[in-house]
Amino acid sequence: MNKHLLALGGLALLAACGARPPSQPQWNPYSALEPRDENYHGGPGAALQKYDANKDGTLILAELTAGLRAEFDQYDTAKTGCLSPEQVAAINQARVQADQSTATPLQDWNQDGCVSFQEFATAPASLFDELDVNHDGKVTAQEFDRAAGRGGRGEPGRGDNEPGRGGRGRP
Ligand SMILES: [Ca+2]
Ligand SMILES: [Ca+2]
Repeated sequence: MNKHLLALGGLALLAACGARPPSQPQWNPYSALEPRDENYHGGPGAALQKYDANKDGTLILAELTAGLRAEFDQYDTAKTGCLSPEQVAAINQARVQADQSTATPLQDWNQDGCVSFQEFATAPASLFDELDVNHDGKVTAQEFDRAAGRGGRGEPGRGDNEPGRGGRGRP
């Protein structure tokens, strides 16, 4: 008898569970995204520092363009001026593996099945613009430091005076 009751109880429990399917989380475009660790691999500027070809600490636009061109040509083995969707997928996979949440995937912006050099360079070029705070066409060591949140070597707190930053906590 007790066994039967137990079994019944178990069934009732199962039924209760069955009546309430695990609630589906509401779809949210942001819920699946890990919060970006902006300082992963040294901050957002670190991705561009490798293009500082002469290693003087300052990245000029010409260095960035040359570096990106060389990279693009390396991928564009067929010399078509296009990266195919398969190549793009492979590059993006490698980028995600290397940089995790800070990876910048390649985008075929005009969806013509080809990532052109222009499309290849879009993200780094806009990052360059962002880092080049005084818009003189160079990202200096100070500007890299600022991007990394170091506020300038030996000048702690300098970065805090930057307009537009430090707005955390304000409505
Ligand atoms: Ca394209
Ligand atoms: Ca600058």
